[in-house]
Amino acid sequence: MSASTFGGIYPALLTPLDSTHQLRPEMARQLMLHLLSTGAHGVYIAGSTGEGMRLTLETRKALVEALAPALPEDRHLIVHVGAPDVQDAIRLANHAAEHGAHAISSLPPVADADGVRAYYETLAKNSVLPLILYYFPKVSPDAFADPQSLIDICDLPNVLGVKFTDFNLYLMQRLVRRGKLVFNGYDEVLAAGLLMGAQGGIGSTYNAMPEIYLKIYRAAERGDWEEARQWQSRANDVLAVLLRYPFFPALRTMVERRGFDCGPMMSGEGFRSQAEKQQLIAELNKTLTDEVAELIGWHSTPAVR
Ligand code: MN9
Repeated sequence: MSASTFGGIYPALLTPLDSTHQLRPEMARQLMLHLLSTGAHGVYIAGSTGEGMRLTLETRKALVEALAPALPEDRHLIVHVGAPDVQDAIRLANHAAEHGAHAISSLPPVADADGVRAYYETLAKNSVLPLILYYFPKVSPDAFADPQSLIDICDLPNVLGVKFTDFNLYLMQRLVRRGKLVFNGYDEVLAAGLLMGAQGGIGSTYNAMPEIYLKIYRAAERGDWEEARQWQSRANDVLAVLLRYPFFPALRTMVERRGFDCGPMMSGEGFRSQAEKQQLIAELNKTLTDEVAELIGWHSTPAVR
């Protein structure tokens, strides 16, 4: 797979769990197929949004086995395999390859610059699938303290590109300039990331409103930056509300509203009260214009799942 074949909009898939934190494979499949039916180009699974690093290796493998067989031919599956022990990451990478995934990705380990480079070098060398680095300074502030180290690691063999979750779009553009596949990681700036040359986006709120991010992506493809800017503004009106609440419980509430109950989080994160959840829904009802509410199926009665 080359950089050019990987572009597009990739929801960072939520991982549906039951009350005992066991994977709900059928719900995961239905959520993926729903998102792909809106036009998403693929899914990115078991990353930050999917809480992959909190799941057991067995559950992470079960997630791949639940989704890969249901993936349409023309879509891509990117599997986050990051793990403290690079040998576990390699095991997950080989499993992903055996089950038809198209690429792997990994957050950096908690290590100094040499340790980070060694981790990625070992993983890339031992993975059949191409590797997409996961640059996320908010969760791994020390991993690439010197941005040049990120650029250098991108030049390693079998490193396809970067999932770039930062607001430093100058650094993002430097990676694009070197011909690397770059996915915009902060949903708040997808339009700007595409303008800087990112070939697509991976994001958590793409689970709830993929239609909006596809509007941005398609407008950018046409070079209609005013249209892209307007849809980005609509997305950010929703993000501004979500970010005032416990973010992932708020996101899960939006996804639940579309008929996909993803259950509890491994982190235990939740609303402070039922009233807070109701307040979120009331705020979203006020914030969503009729056009956006219609587009993202906010008022439609979800199919029973
Ligand atoms: O967490 C990103 N998520 C992923 C950072 O990379 C999976 C974004 O999608 C944020 O969740 C989003 C809200 O800040 O931009």
